[in-house]
Amino acid sequence: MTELTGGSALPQERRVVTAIPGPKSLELQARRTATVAGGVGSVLPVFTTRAGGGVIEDVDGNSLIDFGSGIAVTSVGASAEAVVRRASAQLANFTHTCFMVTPYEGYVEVCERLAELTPGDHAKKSALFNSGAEAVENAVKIARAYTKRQAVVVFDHGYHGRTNLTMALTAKNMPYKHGFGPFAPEVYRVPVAYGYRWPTGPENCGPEAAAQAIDQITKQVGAENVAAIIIEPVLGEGGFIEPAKGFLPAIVQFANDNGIVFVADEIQSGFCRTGQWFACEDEGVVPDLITTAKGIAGGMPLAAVTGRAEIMDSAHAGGLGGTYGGNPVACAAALGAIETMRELDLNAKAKRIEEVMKARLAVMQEKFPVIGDIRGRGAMIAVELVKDPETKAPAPEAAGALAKACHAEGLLVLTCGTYGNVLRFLPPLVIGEDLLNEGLDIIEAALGQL
Ligand code: PLZ
Repeated sequence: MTELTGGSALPQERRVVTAIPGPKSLELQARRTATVAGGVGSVLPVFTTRAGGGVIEDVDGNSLIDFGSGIAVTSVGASAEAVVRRASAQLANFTHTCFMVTPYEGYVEVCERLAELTPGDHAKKSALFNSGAEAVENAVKIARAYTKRQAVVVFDHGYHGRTNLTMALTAKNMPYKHGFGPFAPEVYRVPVAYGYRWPTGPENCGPEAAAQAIDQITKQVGAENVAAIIIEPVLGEGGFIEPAKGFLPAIVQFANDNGIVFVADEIQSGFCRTGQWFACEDEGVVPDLITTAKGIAGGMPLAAVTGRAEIMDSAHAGGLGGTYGGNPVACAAALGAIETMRELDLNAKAKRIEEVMKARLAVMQEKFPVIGDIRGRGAMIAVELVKDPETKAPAPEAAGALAKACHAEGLLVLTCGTYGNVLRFLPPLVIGEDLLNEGLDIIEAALGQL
């Protein structure tokens, strides 16, 4: 075991001292291959020793710039002082009682914070879980209990998790669903306002896509059968798609008019990631229920469903729960993460990251026509890569090659998108501007070599 002095002590610098992955990582990778199920992948098999701020240190002594945040989780960094302090103190006091057996204050406090921070000034309640998928599943349970209806409407390019119900809610077959069916029934998929690829152009996309979606719901499902409409206000795994303006408000209006519970899945986009506490605030959307996870607890597993008190209370007593839901250490970490977001004004930091990234990516787009689209908000930014800006034919090979080239230089980036052709950037919101620019230099050089 390496002696660990804490990720917060890490020098905020990129340092590449071996090939990436280096020899020690390769050794560990061989052990991993022998014993870890092949179905569990890794974007970049460098084995981590410490992480903090904007960097990840590996067993070979390399220090990578982190443009991934463990898939939009470590927004406050992977070893934020307040998270470590509060979680360590809680760990020493007690690790677990099960909130359903004997409760503790941390859980209540997290629910209080969620009521304050989520959109809308109505009475709100929350229930806590372990993972994003679990939160989405529970949002469906709650919406069904409240409406006494069964159908759930989701969107093209949507991602909601890997459990059986959330696989059904997720759009993309490979790798999430392939061979894992049959899937849960009463799930219906409708178009989303994907401006870049909308046939009549991005200006018309919002209202046209909303009309199509609503038409399909009314004609194919029947509004009176729909318990919930679930959407990511910025679609994550599907390609960092921001639904074109007007789309979300039209869908919310339709839900309100028809007694349908509108659920915003803010698991990836929430907690300052897009420069606001929640991405749906951008168009003044107030969801009935909101699912959160990832950024909420600075890296500890915690998730929540928050929403209108009367909807949240519609599940019978004992109907919601789970052994570990709202674990006290995870709750302490969440309180530390939220404290950090407030103290460091991470919404402002996310907006600054957007400014820096978009300005530099726009310059790159002028030089490299492979960049078809630049989009996203805050520190949730992506480029969609195409073979030809006219036909917009997706270029997944380019995304793969660019990611590989960045990794070799010590910059961790991720890809996403239904067509696998989106390179996405999700730095910790606490990353230094020098590291941010160094990362962008590496991306620019990689584009030049493509
Ligand atoms: N809803 C919007 O982004 C998780 C998935 C990575 P869990 N996204 C990362 C992968 O390949 O498994 C996600 C999300 C949105 C739900 C989820 C599910 O959250 O905590 O992974 O269950």
